[in-house]
Amino acid sequence: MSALPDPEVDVGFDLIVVGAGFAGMYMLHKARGMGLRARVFEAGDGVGGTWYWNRYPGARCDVESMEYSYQFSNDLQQDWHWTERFAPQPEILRYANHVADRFDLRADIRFDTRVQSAQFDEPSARWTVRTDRGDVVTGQYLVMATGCLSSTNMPAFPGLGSFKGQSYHTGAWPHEPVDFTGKRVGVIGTGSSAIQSIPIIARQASELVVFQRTANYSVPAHNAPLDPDYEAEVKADYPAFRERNSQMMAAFGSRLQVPDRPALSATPEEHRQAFDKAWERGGLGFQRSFNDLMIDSRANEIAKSYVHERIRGIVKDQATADLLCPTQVLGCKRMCVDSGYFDTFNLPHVKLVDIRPKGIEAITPTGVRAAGQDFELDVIVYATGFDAMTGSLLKIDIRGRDGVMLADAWSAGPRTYLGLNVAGFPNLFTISGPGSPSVLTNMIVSIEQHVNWIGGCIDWMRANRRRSIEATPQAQEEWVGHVNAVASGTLYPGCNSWYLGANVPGKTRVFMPLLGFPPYVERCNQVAANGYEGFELRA
Ligand code: NA7
Repeated sequence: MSALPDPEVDVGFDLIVVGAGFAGMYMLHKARGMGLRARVFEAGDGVGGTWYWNRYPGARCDVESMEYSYQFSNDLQQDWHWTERFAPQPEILRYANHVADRFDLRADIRFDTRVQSAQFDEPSARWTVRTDRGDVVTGQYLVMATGCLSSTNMPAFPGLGSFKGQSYHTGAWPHEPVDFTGKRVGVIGTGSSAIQSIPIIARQASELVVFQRTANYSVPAHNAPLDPDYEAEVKADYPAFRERNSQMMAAFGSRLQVPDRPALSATPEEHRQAFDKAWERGGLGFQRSFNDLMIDSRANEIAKSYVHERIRGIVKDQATADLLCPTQVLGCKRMCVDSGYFDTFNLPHVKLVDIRPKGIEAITPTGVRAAGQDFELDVIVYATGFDAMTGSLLKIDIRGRDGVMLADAWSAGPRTYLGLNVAGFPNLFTISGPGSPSVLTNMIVSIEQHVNWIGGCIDWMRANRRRSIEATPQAQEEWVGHVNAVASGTLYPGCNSWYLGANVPGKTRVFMPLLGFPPYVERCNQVAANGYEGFELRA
């Protein structure tokens, strides 16, 4: 690896971007195309964001590969070839690197550099950004492209750190493959990262103990090599395919032709047919089998019972099967997409431990104490998730107008206007910020929509000779109310999910993402068309 460059002192940037995942990379490309001078800071030594950090075995996107990619360059989307229906992490990381090379992005990214603080200076209307490597730079705009699932959640288990074996967090996995052969492995957590990695770890480990606090819903991926006919069909008219997806509530999955009807008006036979079809097809489309699953708890119960039946049909030991059947509302924690997760519990060396109600009692020098028992382990895998959506933003000392800290402005939970800006923080943009559809959509689509909107906004400001833009407190309050009202009309807020921040002790509970991509885009476009209504613009 080449030596790190000397710290930079530069007061001449138009734009400073934090993070070189898919959001930061496209923001940089966009800025360059607009003739802006941009600097990107990235904590990792490469691009890719979440796909750079989450290298755990089995890591894979739950949105299909033909959809989980950039659309800003038709040549790019035509040239790139995905090999599987759901792309695995190494391939997505190769794609991110390809984009960085193709558009020569690395020249403006400083890697291995973590932003520590960002301060708004009112007289100059500029942000000063400082990093852990001594860089001090200023820019008119600050774009936080820090990702929604980038700050790992490591619970403060008693004895954490005392363990003498190997420890890994799925969200900060080493670059070298980890060999579990012949090892006694414990996995803490049963979210998506655990559900993807457990079947693979089980193939190597001599013993695998899974510590479960909450059982999770998972549907099979039925992953397979990408069908060349399907690829050709999509590429024959990629823009139209993208357009159809942009009309979907979650900005993906338009090719799934599902009848738009409620479960409550269907017969048990029709339920079975629809769910069987969705289960056999695989993927997150299961949740769209009927249009009332996330609105009416009776409809949700029907889907829930079906999944229970499936789990009980796969897992031979009925006590284990019972434990694996989730009790919360289906879909209120993000559903998982797996390859052989439930089957793994039929293996004789795999054990499921219910850690309720006391949780993990301690990490000990030799393993894990839970459910009143000591488990001797060689490796502990923490699959305990993320401080989602706000974690990475709040780790940086961000100070807006009058030196107000973002952490203080958000002490009662995140508040934004459109998920793009925060009142009191002029010229700060949050890509896929709380209050925007973000994690409830195909992230790359949402990222591109945000970057395009920010680009359009900066263009407009230059053309109209404005130096600063900032949400009005009133527009922000109304927006926060809107996001809550939309969520409260559904079953989403009904369980302890990371959408609510409920997985992190002490985090204020606020339903952070906004449901519904198409109406959101319409609103963003309307705001722009009306001269950035809801924002205060200063000359
Ligand atoms: P998740 O989905 O947040 O899962 C984390 C898991 O870790 C979940 O089963 C948690 O149980 C468990 N957990 C968290 N804290 C604890 C403590 N203190 N004790 C025991 N168990 C704990 O994270 P993932 O990385 O799997 O997936 C995140 C997203 O990435 C996923 O939704 C996809 O969008 C991709 P809990 O449910 O809180 O009881």
